[in-house]
Amino acid sequence: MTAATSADTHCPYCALQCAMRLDPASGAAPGRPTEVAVTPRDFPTNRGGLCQKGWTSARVLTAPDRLTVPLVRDAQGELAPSSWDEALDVVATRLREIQDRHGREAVAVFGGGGLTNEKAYTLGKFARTVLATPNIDYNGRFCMSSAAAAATRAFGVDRGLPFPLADLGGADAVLLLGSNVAETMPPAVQHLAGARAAGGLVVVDPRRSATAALADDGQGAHLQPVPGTDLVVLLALLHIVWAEGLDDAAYVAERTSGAEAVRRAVSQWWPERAETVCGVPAAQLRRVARLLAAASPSRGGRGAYVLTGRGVEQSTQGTATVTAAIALALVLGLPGRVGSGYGAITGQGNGQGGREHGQKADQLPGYRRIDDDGARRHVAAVWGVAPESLPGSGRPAVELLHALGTADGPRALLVHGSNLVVSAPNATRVTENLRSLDLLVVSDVVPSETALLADVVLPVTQWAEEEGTMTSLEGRVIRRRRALDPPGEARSELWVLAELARRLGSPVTLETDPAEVFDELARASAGGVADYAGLSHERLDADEAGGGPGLYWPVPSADHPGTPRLFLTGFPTPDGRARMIPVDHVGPSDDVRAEAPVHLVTGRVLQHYQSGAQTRRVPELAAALDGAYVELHPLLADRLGIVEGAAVRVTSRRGDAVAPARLTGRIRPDTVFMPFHWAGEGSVNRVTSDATDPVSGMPEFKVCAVDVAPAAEPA
Ligand SMILES: Nc1nc2c(c(=O)[nH]1)N[C@H]1C(S)=C(S)[C@@H](COP(=O)(O)OP(=O)(O)OC[C@H]3O[C@@H](n4cnc5c(=O)[nH]c(N)nc54)[C@H](O)[C@@H]3O)O[C@H]1N2
Ligand SMILES: Nc1nc2c(c(=O)[nH]1)N[C@H]1C(S)=C(S)[C@@H](COP(=O)(O)OP(=O)(O)OC[C@H]3O[C@@H](n4cnc5c(=O)[nH]c(N)nc54)[C@H](O)[C@@H]3O)O[C@H]1N2
Ligand code: SF4
Ligand SMILES: [Mo]
Repeated sequence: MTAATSADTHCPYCALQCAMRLDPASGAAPGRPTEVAVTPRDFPTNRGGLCQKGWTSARVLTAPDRLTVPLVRDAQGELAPSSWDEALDVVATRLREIQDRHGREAVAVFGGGGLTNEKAYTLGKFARTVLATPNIDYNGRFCMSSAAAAATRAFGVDRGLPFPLADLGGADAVLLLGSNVAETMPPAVQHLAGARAAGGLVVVDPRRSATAALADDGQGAHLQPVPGTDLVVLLALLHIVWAEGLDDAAYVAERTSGAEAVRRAVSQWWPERAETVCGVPAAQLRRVARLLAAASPSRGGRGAYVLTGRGVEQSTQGTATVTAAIALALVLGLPGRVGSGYGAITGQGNGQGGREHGQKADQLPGYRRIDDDGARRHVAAVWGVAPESLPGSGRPAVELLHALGTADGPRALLVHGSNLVVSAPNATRVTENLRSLDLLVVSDVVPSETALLADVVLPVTQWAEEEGTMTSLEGRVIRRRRALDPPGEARSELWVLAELARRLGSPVTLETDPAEVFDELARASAGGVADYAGLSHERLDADEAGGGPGLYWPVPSADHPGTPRLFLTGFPTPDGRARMIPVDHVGPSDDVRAEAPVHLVTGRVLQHYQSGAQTRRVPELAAALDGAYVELHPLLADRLGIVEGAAVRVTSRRGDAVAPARLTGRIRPDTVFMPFHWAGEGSVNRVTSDATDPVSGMPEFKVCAVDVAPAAEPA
């Protein structure tokens, strides 16, 4: 099929999944336009808005170095063009050799939260059946794992926002911990307008980010804690709510369990003591607790929300911090009430669906646990294999990356949708491990830094060249639609995986038509936590064409209307109550000390996405910002003899990065910030810590201890 046709679809990047229309202009080759016009569409999350990345997203389709043919490393060590047959034969032959020699587990798979549901599902099925390896995990481990672990533990289910995003608009207060939506999801800021106008927007961030600036210009508040001490802020807020009798005692008694143990645990975190650890003034903590309580339904307010982002989750105490955030929401009586609640703001385009359909080490489709016998039987029946043939739980991402190439670790890795060389914590170590593999196969749309290390690079289709579904940050399942043909020989991953399966003598059939894959996914998810049984591409299309409300999972049957709001009648835990769990502050694993006296925090900028593989190839975005920088306070700069624009070296136990200084009073004087979107000497993940959260396996991207000094050579 040759297609170059207008299509209603959604942005390729973040989980907001802003709606857009693509209009390919006629181009040189049939089906391959040289220009694709992007126009925003009205949709409840973006309401006709797009950020600069969305507006310019079509540029990646025509990137000059777009991958268009398979590449196989030749005898000279160069990546050379090959046919698909040759490339797939090489991969299949070497995978079989490695598994014959070292066992099934010697092959590992690394997926991504940007893949469609159909691709993520097929990748998980491919790993568990064709490769029969337990070793599959994905970059969502770096992203949503702490929020997911805490929500599952507390509520029995993890759907980032268990309510439509637009519900935020009616609330009097929103507490936003470690999230910079004004740069990471700009069109979402409109949903904070109500809380902002009511003086109830509270942002917790060691930097006065663009989002924090929205909060502190009115009656709201910007809390600027010592990096890595958010848990103390939350424990103090819990303390104050109980101490001042601001809790919703009836809700707590009726709908939660475990409150008494939490109340006892937070008794030691009176605000003056908390202030000595987190640096947030006790008076400010009291004001915020009162503001949240006043907005809560039990006290007649219009509603309140507690929301977390990566700033508090990407920590060795990320799960504990989210657990405390949920406890705060529960004590105030928010979850399960219309117009109030707790939510985690999912990051990647399909970060939500990507964690539901089986590319996570411990999960099968439908958000089922791989160690649950009933789940194994159900999924095995859909796949037509014996339940015993399915492997068990594999290693979480950081552990998996650390094991690569070691004596008992995987010898081969297939990467689908992640640029680990730039985005993994302690990336130098990860890169060395990737180099030590017997076989690295990377499927990508562009020659990412990780693809350039590979033995075989497979060119795959992207976003506007494929059909499929994505599940947005609110659990809404939406359609991705094809507007144009893939360039050259690029093929869908569904086809790539099916071809590899055939060559490897697969025990199962892998479908290649996205609508059919989705139907199978729906059957595999039936009865699971994330139940898509009542959905199909056809139903999603009809719902959208009819101006429907959108379909939020669970959708257990074809006549089920979907579930925009969870928990209205109870929590899917064994006793129907939300669990409160006591947690305590430990502090970052790599904390400041004499040789490393400054906190390094990391994050994002408006114009670039993740490892930058896509946005660095967009001329407008590269022109806006073409490299990393070190943000630091003038007081710190002055003490260190650093001036605006001078090269700064940031050094940790793991390594160093060099980038130009940006002086700003918006950051704490004991802290520096670097964005992570670039490779090379400005790559902050050469410096970040790969210590992980004991519950979720989340690496501590956000906080580590560094020494900061002027760099001798220019940055
Ligand atoms: N422009 C852009 N948008 C994106 C993305 C992108 O790469 N670029 N990626 C998408 C993805 S996958 C994700 S996960 C989301 C992430 O979205 P966010 O969570 O909003 O983004 P980050 O910039 O990683 O982190 C948010 C804030 O955490 C703060 N922070 C750092 N350390 C701490 C701390 O110890 N405590 C607190 N309270 N805050 C801290 C940082 O200063 C930063 O302002 O964005 C999505 N949207
Ligand atoms: N220091 C620091 N590091 C971080 C973070 C941080 O806050 N600080 N955040 C972490 C977080 S939250 C995340 S989500 C990760 C993200 O970091 P990565 O996992 O590296 O994510 P991307 O850069 O989005 O990489 C996606 C790759 O897949 C390619 N691609 C796009 N579409 C497709 C497709 O359909 N199929 C295939 N096979 N490839 C495709 C893109 O070209 C790109 O090379 O980074 C993490 N790293
Ligand atoms: S906010 Fe996210 S989904 Fe919307 S246009 Fe920007 S990158 Fe795309
Ligand atoms: Mo993310």
